[in-house]
Amino acid sequence: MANYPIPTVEQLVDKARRVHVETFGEKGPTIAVCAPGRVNLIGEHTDYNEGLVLPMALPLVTVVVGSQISGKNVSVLTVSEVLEESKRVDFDLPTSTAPLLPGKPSWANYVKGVIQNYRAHPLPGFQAVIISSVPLGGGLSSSASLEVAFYTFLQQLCPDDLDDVAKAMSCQKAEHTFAGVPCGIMDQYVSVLGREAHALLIDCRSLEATPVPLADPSLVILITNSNVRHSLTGSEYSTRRQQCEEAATLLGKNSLRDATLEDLEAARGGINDVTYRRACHVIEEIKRTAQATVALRQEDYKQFGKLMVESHNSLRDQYEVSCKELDDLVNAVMEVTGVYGSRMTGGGFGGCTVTLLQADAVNQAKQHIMERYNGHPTFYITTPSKGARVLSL
Ligand code: GAF
Repeated sequence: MANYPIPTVEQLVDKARRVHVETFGEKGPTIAVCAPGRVNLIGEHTDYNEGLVLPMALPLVTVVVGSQISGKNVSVLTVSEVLEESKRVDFDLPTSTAPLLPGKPSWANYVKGVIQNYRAHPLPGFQAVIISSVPLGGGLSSSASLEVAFYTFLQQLCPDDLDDVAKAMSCQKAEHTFAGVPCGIMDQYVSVLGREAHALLIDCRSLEATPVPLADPSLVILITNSNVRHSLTGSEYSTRRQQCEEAATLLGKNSLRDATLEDLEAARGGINDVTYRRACHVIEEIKRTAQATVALRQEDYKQFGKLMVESHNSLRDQYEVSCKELDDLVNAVMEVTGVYGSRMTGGGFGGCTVTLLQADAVNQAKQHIMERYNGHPTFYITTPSKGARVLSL
């Protein structure tokens, strides 16, 4: 079965260290850091509406190893899977008259964006190697894990005085300005602040997070990668964000976090059907996330699973960010006894589903998906993991 063996952080560091020595010489790296990808359990497309989200950090991580050099030059090599052929970039650190700008290869924009937004000075030149076990384009935040890992690497070269939330915001800004994706704060936040054995309930308005225990050995969180990615992703994300802002303005609210279904009904005559349905998803999803958090605390997995399926249906019908492959995966796994709930996770239009199920139902669930899904899924059995950290070499 297409079970993805998650490499350990030590294995990733070893490989990155070897590549560093081969590429940059014998001295080898002196710094190693990592930052995780994430899976969102519920609360989808609510972060940029100042709503609630409930993600957890994954054991899938991006590792950066590197060393300081004299001068102002930066060399970065990636051994991760990337879309372009070019796996190495060399450039000078930015100055006030010569800032870094986004360009090609696109994977390097995340690195450049983080450097350009980094506020502590003076940054020395460095040579670094990146390696990641977070699948690219799988909706598990490969880009946020790269940004946060790189930021953590820069902190070792030249410490800053930002707190963890400001660090997440700086990485989010890098994504806005260098990758052109107007994302919310969820991915970077949980990549910085994720907690072992806990999901994080993040209030995207106050930017405060509450850890929610999630370490029941009778329970499994199964991620299934559809291994499809539809090209709509980027443009549709921005459109959804605009539609939400438009809905909030029509309702006279600062954000949809402040709106209720009653507000929406009262304004129905003045809102077009698409905007109405987008707002409906967000308002209900924020409520579902609060309810799901209560259910998780009470270990009421049946209720949690029910809310996951409602979330998926709403993302499919109201928010229209699912796709046939994700719907097929959810429908297939929900036929298996012992499965509590399943839904698409992340931005949508491909990527992964997340399923909550009894530990003894996992093999049956994977088998059933393999029989029913008309594609090549990959499975990850995951546990909530730590956020960004410095590693020993
Ligand atoms: C992407 C974004 F980066 C997040 O901020 C979030 O909006 C998510 O899609 C949808 O919930 O991962």
